Amino acid sequence: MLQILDSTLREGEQTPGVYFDKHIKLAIAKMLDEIGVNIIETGHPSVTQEIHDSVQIIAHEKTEATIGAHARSLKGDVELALNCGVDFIGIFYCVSDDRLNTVFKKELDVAIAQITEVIKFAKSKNPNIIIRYTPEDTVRSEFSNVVAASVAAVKAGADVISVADTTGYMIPGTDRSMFDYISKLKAELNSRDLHPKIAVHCHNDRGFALANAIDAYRAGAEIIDASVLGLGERAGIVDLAQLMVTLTTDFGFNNWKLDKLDELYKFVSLHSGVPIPRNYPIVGKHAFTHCAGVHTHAAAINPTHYESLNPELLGKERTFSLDHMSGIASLKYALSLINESNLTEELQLEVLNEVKNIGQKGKVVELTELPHIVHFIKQNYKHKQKSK
Ligand code: HCA
Ligand code: CU
Repeated sequence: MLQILDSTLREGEQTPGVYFDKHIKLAIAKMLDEIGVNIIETGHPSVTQEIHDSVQIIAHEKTEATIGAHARSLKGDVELALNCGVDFIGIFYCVSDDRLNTVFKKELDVAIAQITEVIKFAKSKNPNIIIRYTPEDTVRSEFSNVVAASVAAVKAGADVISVADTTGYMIPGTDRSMFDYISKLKAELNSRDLHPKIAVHCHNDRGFALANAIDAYRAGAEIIDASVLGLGERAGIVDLAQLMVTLTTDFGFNNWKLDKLDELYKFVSLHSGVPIPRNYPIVGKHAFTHCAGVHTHAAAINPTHYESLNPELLGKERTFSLDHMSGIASLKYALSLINESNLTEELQLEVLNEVKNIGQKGKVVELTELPHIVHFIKQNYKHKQKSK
């Protein structure tokens, strides 16, 4: 069974300049829980007292979701996380030769001993705690190191091994395919009769985060990390709404309340200060707006001519924008929305002309402005008739 892990409160807060107040973190966690996110990664308690306190508060809140915390492979970090009362701890430690030699200055076996000791420590303190071990920068590390560390971690009690594409390095369909990587790692573990859940954490540096995550799912990953607006280090990670919608429309899932996503995104955008681009999939202002005359004409007959996603899935409506690209079909549709369907053809053309003039200045005519244009054109027409 696939689970979605949301990391807006952990990875998302690693976006430069983003900080969520404690009560905002709690509110975001509640919204994620309501939408049906399976695991909520709430933060890294050893970073600040504030983060520690919010992790603790969220862990004690009644939620359907499993509540998780992040920790380095250190007993102190794990102890703090355990004391917060979380159900899940994600422990990370990079085992690439390069990182071991130049940063940690440790041999692989020493690093693995540290990782296993910390996992055993966590399990001894709380046998029910779910432990995820992430060999950070998994996909660029020596595969044999990743296998050795993962095997040892699972034997020490880790329930989940996460494959992290920490730098957004993978490209679908090439020799850097996430599908191939997950398949290979699973085969290695299964051949040793080890069957941890495989998670995947994809960064978006090349814009392939979602594609790689879907690849991982197709190869058998059971947990996918995401965040609201894809927030995270640098270009961030997989976008939560895009992931949920794709899994729903194309992979047969029906687990999440997609009509609550809009509200969550507006809330996170407001409190992170990260604007939602107008053309952003699913939640962008124009995600379901048709513009060019040819498009609106066909879409007004049957929306699927120019839509592969139905806005109703998100509790939204399609719109037709009115600007210099508009044709009579968009205008007629817009007129019907403001109860002006009876306008004569002559006046309709005059209104369309005015809309196009405004559009040429780089403006979109909103539905709230359209009645004023119609009113003006009607009055103008009357005057012209009188003076004839
Ligand atoms: C980090 C890096 C991380 C860890 C992922 C994980 C990554 O910020 O600590 O612990 O599963 O991208 O590798 O986010
Ligand atoms: Cu990350």
